[in-house]
Amino acid sequence: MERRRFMQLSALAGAGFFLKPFNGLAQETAMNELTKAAFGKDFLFGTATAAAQIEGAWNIDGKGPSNWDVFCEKSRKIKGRDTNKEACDFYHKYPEDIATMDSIGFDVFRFSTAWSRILPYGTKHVNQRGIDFYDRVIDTTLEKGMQPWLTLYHWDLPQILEEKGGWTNRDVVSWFEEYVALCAQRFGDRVKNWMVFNEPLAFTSLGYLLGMHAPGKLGIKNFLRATHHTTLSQAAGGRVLRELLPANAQIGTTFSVSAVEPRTEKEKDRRAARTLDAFLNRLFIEPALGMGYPTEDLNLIKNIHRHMVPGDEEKMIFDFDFFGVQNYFRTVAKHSPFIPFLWANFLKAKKLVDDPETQITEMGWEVSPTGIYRILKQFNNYGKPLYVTENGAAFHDTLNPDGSVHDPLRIKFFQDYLSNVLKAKQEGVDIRGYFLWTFMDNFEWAEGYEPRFGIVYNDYETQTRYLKDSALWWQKFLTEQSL
Ligand code: GCO
Repeated sequence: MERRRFMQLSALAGAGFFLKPFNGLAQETAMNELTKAAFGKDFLFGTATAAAQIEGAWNIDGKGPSNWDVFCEKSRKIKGRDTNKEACDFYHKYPEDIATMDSIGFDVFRFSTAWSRILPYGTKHVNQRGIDFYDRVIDTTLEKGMQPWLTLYHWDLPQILEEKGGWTNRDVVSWFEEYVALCAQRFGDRVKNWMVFNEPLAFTSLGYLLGMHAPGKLGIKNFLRATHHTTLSQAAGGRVLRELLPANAQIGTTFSVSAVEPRTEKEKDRRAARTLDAFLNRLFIEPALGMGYPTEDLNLIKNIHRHMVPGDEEKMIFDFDFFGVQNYFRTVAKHSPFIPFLWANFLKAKKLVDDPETQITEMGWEVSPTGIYRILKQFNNYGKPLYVTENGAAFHDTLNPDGSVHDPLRIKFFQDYLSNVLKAKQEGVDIRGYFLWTFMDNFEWAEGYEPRFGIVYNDYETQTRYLKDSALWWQKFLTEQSL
């Protein structure tokens, strides 16, 4: 519990508001102890995945090619020239994988559906075998007593739609509505929790501004168009779900988030921090809430209105039931005279590390457990229930001859981040669940297969899974055995 609130409570106790003698210190220790029970009985723990990262079976049973299938093949931008064609072969191994999730003790399995598996041509022609696959995944999850949480779009667009401009083409809004409606009609009888997008900033900026992800496009115009059409689709997708799903369905969407702080107290660094905060944290959530785009703090998007038509401000709004926040690291902002659009610069994690104890992950990200606490507090101000829909770390893992994988850094990562989630919750943040990233090592986009984020080790040669020590830690944590 936060020290100040604790002091206030102690003061109340002193004034006689508590009938029993108040053992403040003991209570403080108990509340801060990292146990499943400390989160409360309704708090959900889960594990998150994405179709393009785990399924493989890229051209099986009628699936059409996605922009990622093609990007892997053609772009030369994926480390090691890896492709996601086989990935973890979850398409065939899902019964074993879902059984393992259950045996670890998770309440929730968060996964995404691949648009091009369901609608190989993007629209119209429905691939029943694709629907059947997700029916099996959903039914297996439910049979195990877990809740399926479905993300409709985790970055894999049907290639045929990408060739028409993808997210830069305004028609994408109606293409997306058709896909969302189909999913709602086919899966809405069993799936209660829905997320429209996974991290819209990531696929619009990496895919259409910086060219690092599919479809590999560059330029501010592409980015502004993609951003606006994604914002319209975010709300449009929400409305389609609301219309078609049963009244008790929960409709959310997820964002990548990062606590931003200025490098120094100088005004120009503080301005850089405001800019980065608008870019990283506010760009997609605020239009949905009716606050419009954060153009005042983000010069980069000053021309976005050129891609808007009258009535769009209204169409960007949707009353989501919850927001998913996905956090890995904090961000330090420094004024940069060289980036005219942003006037701000991310500092490479390594440059931040004055303290030799600070961990840097295989992704080059700084481990910053207090960052998740700060960003949860910031997002709580938007007044909606929150779920951590992703949080985790890639560290170098070695598979031992006996099948064990010792990953103490990952265990420590989870303990420290979870403690900060708990602290935020105890201080009143409306946080209702935590889904770790990720169940098993998988295709990490442009980084290929090298970074391993899983709590389950995957041997890609044989597609054999091995529980890492972190999976065993989670199992104990979730079943309340002593750790
Ligand atoms: C993300 C993605 C995941 C990544 C993870 C690690 O939302 O960024 O959902 O697909 O694999 O974040 O980089």
